[in-house]
Amino acid sequence: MAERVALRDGAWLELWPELVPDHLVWLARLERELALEVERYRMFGREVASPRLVAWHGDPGSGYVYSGVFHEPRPWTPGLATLRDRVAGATGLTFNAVLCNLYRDGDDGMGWHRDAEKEIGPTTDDRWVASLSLGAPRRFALKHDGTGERWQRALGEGDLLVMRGTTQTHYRHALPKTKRAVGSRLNLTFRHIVA
Ligand SMILES: O=C(O)CCC(=O)C(=O)O
Repeated sequence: MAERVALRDGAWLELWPELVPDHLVWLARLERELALEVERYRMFGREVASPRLVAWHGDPGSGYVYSGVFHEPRPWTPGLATLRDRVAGATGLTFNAVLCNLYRDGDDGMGWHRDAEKEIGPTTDDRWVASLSLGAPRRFALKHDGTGERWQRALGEGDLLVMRGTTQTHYRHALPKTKRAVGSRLNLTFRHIVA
């Protein structure tokens, strides 16, 4: 492991900066390979469109509900399967699904949330979520529920961040929008879904 960051309450992070150095080649390839689309979901009784493009892929049976919508995964594409194996090889972890988010520019982002659906595992004490970022670096932030303490870092250009332990229980995370001119960034969060 390249770097370990201890957080509170049984949570920790693992980082592999630039795990995928040829990230721009991968970004172009996956933009062609994936059916990335705006997602529509209900928030406070209103239908809203996601400020990013989304695709969900994985093994059969690795679907689950998020943003109030059941997501049945599409099959692994060759490119996603190769990157999954690269991430699994570096981390020693296993993954059966991936959520892909394309942030086209600084107007795209993701608000504070946690990935703590009951299907995300393998256990509640260690829900591992491996986040691979291709393309332009963007600020990623984590906030502790009790203290409000933050950890943040620019992630892009092939960086891998793995959220481990109880990160999803005691912290929220976000990808804030930015007024800066930024290029597109594709984030892949590899997950271990328990049926
Ligand atoms: O794009 C990112 O770095 C964050 C993605 C994320 O929060 C998620 O998939 O749950």
